[in-house]
Amino acid sequence: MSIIDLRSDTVTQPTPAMRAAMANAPVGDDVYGEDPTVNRLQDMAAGMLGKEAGLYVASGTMGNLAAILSHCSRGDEVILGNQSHTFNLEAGGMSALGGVQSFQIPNQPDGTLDLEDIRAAIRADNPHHPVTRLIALENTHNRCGGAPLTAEYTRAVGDLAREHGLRLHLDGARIFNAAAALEASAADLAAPADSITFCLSKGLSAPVGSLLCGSHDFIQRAHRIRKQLGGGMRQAGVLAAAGIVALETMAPRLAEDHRRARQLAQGLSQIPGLFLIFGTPRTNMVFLGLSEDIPISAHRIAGRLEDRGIRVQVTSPRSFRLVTHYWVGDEATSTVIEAFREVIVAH
Ligand code: TLP
Repeated sequence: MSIIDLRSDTVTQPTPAMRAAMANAPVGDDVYGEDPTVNRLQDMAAGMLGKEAGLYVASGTMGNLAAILSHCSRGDEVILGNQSHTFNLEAGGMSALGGVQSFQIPNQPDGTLDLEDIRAAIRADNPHHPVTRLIALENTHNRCGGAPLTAEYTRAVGDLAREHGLRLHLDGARIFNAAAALEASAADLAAPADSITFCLSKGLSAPVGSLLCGSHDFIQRAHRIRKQLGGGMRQAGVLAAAGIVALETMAPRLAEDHRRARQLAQGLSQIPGLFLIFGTPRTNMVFLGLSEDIPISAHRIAGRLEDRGIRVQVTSPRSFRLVTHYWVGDEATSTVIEAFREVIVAH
C-alpha cells in the first residue's frame, strides 16, 4: 500500500536530482571552512534572504537556538508568541542551554503579535528586571494555521525593536511558503529582521538542514555557538548539495502545495462533522476540527485513516493538521477527501 503522509512537510524525501547532487558534491572539512558545497549553499541562502552571510545548521531548532544565544546573554529576555514553535516545541533550549528567559505574549489568530502587547512587554531599565534583548516572530506561523506574516507587519515590529534598542529574529522555517503566498520575495519578508532561520527539510524537500542568515558579525558569533552546540560538521557538502537543489527547484513551486491545501480544505469542509479551524489555508497547512455531533475522537479517526494508508497529525482529541508537500499530488488529495468521508460516515 502506498502511503499518503500529511503529518508534516518534514516527511519529504529528497528528489532524484537531490540524490544525484549529493553523490557528486565536491566536499571538504567545513570546520576549516573548506567545504565548497557548504560555502556555496551559505552564499546562495544569504543572497536569497538579502543578508550578508549564512550558516548551515543541522535543524531549524539549532538555527533558532544559535540565533538566540548569539543575540542574548544569560539573564536576558526574549519576547515571543505563546503559540510559537520556539516556545512550545524546541525543548526549552534557550533556557536550558543559554540561561535566556522567554516572555510569551498572545499570538493573534493571524500569527502576529499585537504591537501594544510587545511594547508593554519591554522591560524598564530597573535592576529587578531581566534585560529585554530580542523579539522573535514566526513566518509562516505553524500553530496559527500556517499564516504568512506580511513585510509591512514585520517592518512595524522591526521599527519597534530598533526604537527600543532590541534585535528582531525571524523563525522563517517556512519563509519561502510565506513568500509564495504573499507573492513577495523572501528577502523583503526578512529585511526588517536582524537574523532569520529557514529550513531546507520542510516544503523544500531536502533531507537535512537549515540556514541561519544575518550580518557578518552576527554569523561570526553564531559560528562559534554552532560549534559549542556540537553542530560543526565536517564533509557536510553531501547534505548541503541537496539544499542547493532545493533552493533552485523547490522554492519556486510551493504555490502548488498551497493550491492542494486549499483543494483539501474545500473538499473536507463539505463533509458534515468537519470544519476548518483557521478558514481557507493561506499556505500548506489545513487545520481541521471535529464538530460535537461526531462521537469518535480524532485519534480513532486517524487510526482508521492509517488503515487506509493515510497519515495525518492529531493536534488535540478533536483536531487534525494536514500538511501538503511535493510528494502529495492531485490524486492523493481526492483520495484523502474520500477516505475522510468514508470514515466519518461510518462512525
Ligand atoms: N516543525 C515541525 C514539528 O516540530 C512540529 C512540524 O512538523 O511542523 N520552526 C517552525 C515554525 C517549525 O514548524 C519547526 C518544525 C521548527 C522551527 C524546527 O525545525 P526542525 O524540526 O528542523 O528542528
